[in-house]
Amino acid sequence: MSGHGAPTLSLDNPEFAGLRLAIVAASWHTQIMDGLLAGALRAASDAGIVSPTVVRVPGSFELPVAAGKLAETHDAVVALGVVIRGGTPHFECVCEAATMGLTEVTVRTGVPVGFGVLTCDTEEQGIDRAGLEGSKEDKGHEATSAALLTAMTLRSL
Ligand code: DLZ
Repeated sequence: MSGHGAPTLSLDNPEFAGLRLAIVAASWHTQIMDGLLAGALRAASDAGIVSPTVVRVPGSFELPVAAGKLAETHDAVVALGVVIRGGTPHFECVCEAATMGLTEVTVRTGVPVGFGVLTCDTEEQGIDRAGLEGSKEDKGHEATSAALLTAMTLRSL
């Protein structure tokens, strides 16, 4: 199971409400993406963030360029996407481009980018991680919480 060992991330601090959060979400695999986006918005709400910026891009390949632009004006960015091996002939290319691109953005800008890109063998695995009814994990919420907590940590350094 992919989430084994994950920490509990608490957003129970009124200071989170002052962070400028952007969510960038790809559009492939609608049902899973809807779950990830709902989880990200729930995390924003849990943190007291009323109006996060939400931007949609076509696919996971486009996440880094949008995340880079959003990092210019936000304290934390979360990137959401779904890539499924069975449905994607160039699975490795899209996964690597998204992963390396988002890593480059966060390191270059110093703005935390939550990694909410699911890379799955099957659609069922994605559904299980998407925070939908019956899912075992809620990766949209988790990635957003991680970005916000990291932004708060950076403020204190
Ligand atoms: C082309 C493509 C394929 C085959 N599969 C996926 C996928 O499973 N998940 C995803 O987010 N995007 C996919 N894409 C689209 C690419 O990310 C990108 O949008 C296009 O190659 C256009 O640049």
